[in-house]
Amino acid sequence: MKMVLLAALAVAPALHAQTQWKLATGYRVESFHTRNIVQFAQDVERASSGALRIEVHANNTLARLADIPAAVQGGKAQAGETIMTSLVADMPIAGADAVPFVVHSYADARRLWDLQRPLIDTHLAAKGIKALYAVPWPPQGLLSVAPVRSSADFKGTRMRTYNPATVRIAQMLGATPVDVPMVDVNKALSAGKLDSMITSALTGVENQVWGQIRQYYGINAWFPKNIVFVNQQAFDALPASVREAVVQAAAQAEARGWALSAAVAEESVAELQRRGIKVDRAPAELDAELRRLGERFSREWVQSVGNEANKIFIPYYFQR
Ligand code: PCA
Repeated sequence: MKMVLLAALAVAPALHAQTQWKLATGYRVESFHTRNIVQFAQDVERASSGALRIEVHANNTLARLADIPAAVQGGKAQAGETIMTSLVADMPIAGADAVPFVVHSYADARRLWDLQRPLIDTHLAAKGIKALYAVPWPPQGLLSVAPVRSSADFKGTRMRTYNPATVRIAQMLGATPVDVPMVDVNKALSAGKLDSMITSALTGVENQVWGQIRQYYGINAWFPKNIVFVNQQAFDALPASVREAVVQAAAQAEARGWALSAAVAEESVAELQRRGIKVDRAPAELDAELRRLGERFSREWVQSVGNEANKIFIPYYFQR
């Protein structure tokens, strides 16, 4: 008996050979996306009995948000998170996330993701990357320093952007797009560099925008998703049981993340209001103009993306 135990102990280190992964994200440690990732990492470590440790590098420290897919592809990080719309240069279909006024609820966002995922999986696979899970940001609203009544109020103003879709929208409104990473929004606002932005109320809260922003219009324009992914070779190098632990923890992280997102969506609008920001619907004229802008955006988008756009939008609209 004693002999058997000793033998078991002797092989134990080999069975528990520890793999370390670095996971890079461009968002802050306190962000709900990052907290969810940290929980995912802990779940993986526990489920794999310590065989896989995932070290989370937040806040653009290991790689900048937009460079994270390349960092994971190149092996600088084994895993990473970015906002899906930052992938559009190589995979236009990732932009389905930010076509205005297509997704009106978390349930819609879920349907969109279910349709989009197989395409994203295929594109990422071609880069040697495996998608693990995606979680949406709360709905995108319009935050503004001054009240706005119609699109004319945007002419010549500076609108903060974070992806190609927000750049195009700023252009359509006649505003100057100003690219500012999420973590620098407070600084840019305090420096007087921005007049408005389309983002979530949550991002407004995290950046304590109430010093400058006076208005929040709940236009519910889209629900962009963050996607967490891993280098396929790093994944394939894991023992089967650990791979299984990663996939299971990812499914749990996806479910938990969607619930967290919906919860913080409501809380953060209330918090903006408590901080003195006027929370409103878009005024009628602006609302109508934004709808037209959304339709034009959709047409341009479907034309530029081609067949893959139809693969998503036809079932999205016609097969409920
Ligand atoms: N916040 C991020 C992306 C979407 C959101 O709600 C940002 O503003 O950059």
